[in-house]
Amino acid sequence: MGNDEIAEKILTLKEEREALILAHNYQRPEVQDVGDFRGDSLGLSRQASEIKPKVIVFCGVHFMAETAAILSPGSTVLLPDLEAGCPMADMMTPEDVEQMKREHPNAAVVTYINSSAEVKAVSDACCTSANARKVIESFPAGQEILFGPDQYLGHYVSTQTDRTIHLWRGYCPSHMKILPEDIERAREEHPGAEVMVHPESTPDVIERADAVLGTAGMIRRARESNATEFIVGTEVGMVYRLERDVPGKRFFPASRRALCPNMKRITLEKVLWSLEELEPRIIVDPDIAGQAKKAVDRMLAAV
Ligand code: CIZ
Ligand code: SF4
Repeated sequence: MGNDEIAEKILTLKEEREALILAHNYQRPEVQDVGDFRGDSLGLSRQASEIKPKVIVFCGVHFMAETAAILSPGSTVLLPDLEAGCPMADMMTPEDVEQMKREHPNAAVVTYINSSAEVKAVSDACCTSANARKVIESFPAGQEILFGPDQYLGHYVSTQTDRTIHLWRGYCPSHMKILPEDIERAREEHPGAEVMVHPESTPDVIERADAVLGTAGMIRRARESNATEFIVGTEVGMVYRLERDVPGKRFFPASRRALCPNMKRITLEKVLWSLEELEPRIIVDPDIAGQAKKAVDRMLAAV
């Protein structure tokens, strides 16, 4: 079966199942194209929670489907490949958080949305890359902050605020593949292009960028900027998302090596099987979900 045929079957079955297909910005192009919505993990989960569909097919990685399940307790949430995890999220466990809390007993715990439901449940607040600073500054001045899993997002935010932030040591292996020399080479090849990089990038990449943005911010920036060419310093799937939604402008990946194999595990075939079988389901323990939701709500109240 070709992609068009599979996509048609998906769209028919989606109606029958009363399902909503969410496609993260890093998904394969053909998967983005069958999505009802494309976006970042929080935006997608929030859209689904407003629509309240019977079934949510989350084309992304495990923590994203968990976030959707936490925000949409009445929907069946499917992740077309259970092996699609996030190595960064796996780098911080609830035990790691407890250990950090023992070392800094007066600190509040702020965790990046790229974390498991169990880690969110032991956190005071969650954040995304776009709202991390606001969430951190919603705590009283002088309040120390424990931040994880991403040391680079945490470091970047620490340069934007006067708060004391203790960092966990996680990182994104895909963003790590973007090197400072990639940015320099891309600037030579595309003079005049604007350089946008994700704050999961290393400081030596961030310092060479024109703008440091999450994926939703990159789309906004590409639409609003006078520039017509952009170097995109994040997972390569984002280039298709930008080309699709910001026509007439040109986008070049900072590095083609910045590919997230977990994101690419989701294929059209797996989306179809998932809709046929209503599996694999993501079920978050209700106690954990309740605790994790408090951390998500605290973020939403801060932004
Ligand atoms: O939260 C997300 O969706 C991620 C991991 C990327 C981004 O910046 O949108
Ligand atoms: Fe995790 Fe990085 Fe993949 Fe995002 S791109 S899902 S942070 S490993």
